[in-house]
Amino acid sequence: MPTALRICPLCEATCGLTLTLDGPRVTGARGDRDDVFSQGFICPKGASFAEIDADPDRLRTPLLREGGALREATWEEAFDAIARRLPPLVERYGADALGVVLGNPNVHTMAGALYPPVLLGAMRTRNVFTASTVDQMPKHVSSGLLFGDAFAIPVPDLDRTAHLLVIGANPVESNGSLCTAPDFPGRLKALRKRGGTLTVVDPRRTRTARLADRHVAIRPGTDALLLAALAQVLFAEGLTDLGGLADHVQGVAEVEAALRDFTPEAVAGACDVDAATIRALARELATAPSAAVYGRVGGSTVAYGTLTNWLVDVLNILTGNLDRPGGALFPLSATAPAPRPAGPGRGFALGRWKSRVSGHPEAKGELPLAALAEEIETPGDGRVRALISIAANPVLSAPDGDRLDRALAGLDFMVSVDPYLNETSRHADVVLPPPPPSQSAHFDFAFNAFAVRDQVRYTPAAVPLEPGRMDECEIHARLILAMTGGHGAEPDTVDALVVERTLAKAVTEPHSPAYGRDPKEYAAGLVGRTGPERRLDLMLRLGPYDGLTLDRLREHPHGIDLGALKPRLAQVLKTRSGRVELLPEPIAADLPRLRAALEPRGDSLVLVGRRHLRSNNSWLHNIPALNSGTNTCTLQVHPDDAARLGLTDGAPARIKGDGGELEAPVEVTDVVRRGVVSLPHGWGHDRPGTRMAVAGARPGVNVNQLLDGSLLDPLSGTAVLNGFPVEVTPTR
Ligand SMILES: Nc1nc2c(c(=O)[nH]1)N[C@H]1C(S)=C(S)[C@@H](COP(=O)(O)OP(=O)(O)OC[C@H]3O[C@@H](n4cnc5c(=O)[nH]c(N)nc54)[C@H](O)[C@@H]3O)O[C@H]1N2
Ligand SMILES: Nc1nc2c(c(=O)[nH]1)N[C@H]1C(S)=C(S)[C@@H](COP(=O)(O)OP(=O)(O)OC[C@H]3O[C@@H](n4cnc5c(=O)[nH]c(N)nc54)[C@H](O)[C@@H]3O)O[C@H]1N2
Ligand code: SF4
Ligand SMILES: [Mo]
Repeated sequence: MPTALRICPLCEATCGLTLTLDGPRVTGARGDRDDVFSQGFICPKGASFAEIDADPDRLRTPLLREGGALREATWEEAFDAIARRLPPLVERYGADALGVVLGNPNVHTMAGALYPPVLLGAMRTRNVFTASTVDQMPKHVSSGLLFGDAFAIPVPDLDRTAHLLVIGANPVESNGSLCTAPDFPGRLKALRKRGGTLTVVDPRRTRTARLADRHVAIRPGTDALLLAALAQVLFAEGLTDLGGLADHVQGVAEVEAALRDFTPEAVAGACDVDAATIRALARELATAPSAAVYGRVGGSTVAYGTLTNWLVDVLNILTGNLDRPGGALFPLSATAPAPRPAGPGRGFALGRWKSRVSGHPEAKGELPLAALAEEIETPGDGRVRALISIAANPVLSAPDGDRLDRALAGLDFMVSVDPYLNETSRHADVVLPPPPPSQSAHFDFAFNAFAVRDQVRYTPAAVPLEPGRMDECEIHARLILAMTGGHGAEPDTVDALVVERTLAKAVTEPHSPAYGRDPKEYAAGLVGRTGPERRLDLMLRLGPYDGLTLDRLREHPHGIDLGALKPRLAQVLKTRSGRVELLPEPIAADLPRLRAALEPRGDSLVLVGRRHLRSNNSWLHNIPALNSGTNTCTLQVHPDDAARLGLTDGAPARIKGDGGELEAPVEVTDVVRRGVVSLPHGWGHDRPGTRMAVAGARPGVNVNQLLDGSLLDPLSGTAVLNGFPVEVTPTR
């Protein structure tokens, strides 16, 4: 049976898959044993690639609103409508009248990496919202402040570390995030096997926690206190040892002074972790031959998300584990620009502008997704009147979907680039559907920069585009042209312009491989059948690895291994001081808020989320093989809480939060700790006007309806999705 290789786009692990083909149809998927990185690993989602690819509910043609209803349309009609309707709105009401929402799958497509920056650069709107502010923005802000670069994110050296401390992540089910590692579970088992230790801090006894030497069932939302106490113990017991980092770090004494009050005894009550355990955690971290602290969603989408992410790296630094093998290192992606010489940079600015309605500071050029609805609803100059939504379903993924749902209905014009007609895209005036993944080429621009091993792989489209389909890169390019007066021009003109601009700059930079070259001649030497391929070729050539080109990647269909992560902090630092700035001013200014959290609080029930191995945020519930069995939208409740609240297993319960009320079946289980209930996200597929039959038949409820969008981590604008108070009562 013919086969083709395809890197899996369904999670951050980026496994290489071998697809079996029957003509233009994918019939199955297995792990590619020769893949240099994933070596044959596959999970149940990847194994469902064929079903995901062939889902009959995927849109086959663009949709266009006419007389209030969406009808199938040609690509020409769709782009004509955009070119006719959208630019005049921007002209009349200003750049900020256009909102742009970029969702998670943009980091899993070539189009999502290559074109949104061009679109945003041309449109110059401040109303940019992405999945980052319901996810990892605290990490970007912390890295920006510490290292001067929001994308300088150290990754735990999974395969070599002797001790891994995991804060609020469940990689055995999520397959890892901001730590790209195919077969994460296998790598954790290998850590234990070579005598290393694994500690997991999570209010739930997750499958990851079950692999650990030690599981600390912390009270949600209090990790910043726990980590501050770990740092305090390191200082108090003389356990800090920056090693080779010492020359590169400033502000150590200031951090010591700032964290002095956060003793184990002071935080124990709030965290519900006893002081002796906290001391033990600190000592284990300090005395391990090598160690890495790693935090993810449970340490990010919380009230002190930026402080938590900052403390993760403070601990890596104080123990000398940043930028050394076995610790936390900075990957070097093949498409990163060749590093400039070490030295001071421009630093990272936060809050350069504020959101119009609530005055939220921007972070990385973005405003909180939780504030999108109010920016659409609130009259006045700069109101969002039109929206481009690409690979996003914020009606389910962001707080208070009901409000956003109403707001989207009131827009003057909306475009969705999305394969499905779902809770968000149903509001669009034009829906532009990308082809199924088998028909797209793949390159991981984002995740190679967070991978536990430097490597590079490219898979061209596994099967040709079906007639009537348009490649997602072409969709994005045509959208940009329609918005910028180029409607009808060849999509490659967008790519040619980017190549021209990139080279114009590169040839003037002494550290660039293109330094001093003639840009036209250089551009003429690029290979690639399409605009995006030529851009990839250019990025590889301008990158840090000599001799890497698209042709070389094509000669190595299973990828090229570029080696274990190497120390490179000096290259990475872009702070104004040229050093790691350990206590940046915005962090210091946020610490009093954390100190206030030391005060005893009422023990109200709080809710946390969870991910199931066969889920993927809001969009895989339409695949029968994935929406079944234990992947259910139940409210997990500890037996003691169930008894106290009169809840019975299997019976429905009413859950009430600041943003609304839901009803979900109770699952009594001691997997969650006392005082904590858990409901997964991405469900709630019961709105009219969608076209997702399987999801609609087993809709679940939208946990984010419990939130009103007002709870944010103030430094990053990230929504608090974990550890918020709820009331739960039996449904009569
Ligand atoms: N309560 C709670 N809420 C959460 C979270 C949580 O843990 N708890 N997690 C948050 C996190 S980490 C994230 S990243 C967000 C995710 O939230 P979003 O960024 O909104 O992502 P999804 O919900 O996955 O929706 C993705 C959309 O992209 C479409 N899509 C799929 N493939 C493609 C493609 O190839 N091209 C295009 N153009 N579109 C495609 C899908 O049909 C769907 O409409 O949710 C957040 N929401
Ligand atoms: N199967 C599957 N895989 C996925 C996804 C998916 O939806 N399904 N989504 C993808 C995306 S977009 C992302 S960003 C990643 C996320 O990857 P992870 O961060 O590994 O995923 P989560 O399962 O959300 O893990 C968060 C953990 O934090 C715990 N937690 C909640 N609150 C707290 C707290 O206050 N403190 C601590 N210490 N822990 C807390 C939760 O119980 C949960 O176990 O997964 C990706 N992979
Ligand atoms: S772990 Fe992630 S990348 Fe690997 S097969 Fe599963 S979904 Fe795909
Ligand atoms: Mo995410």
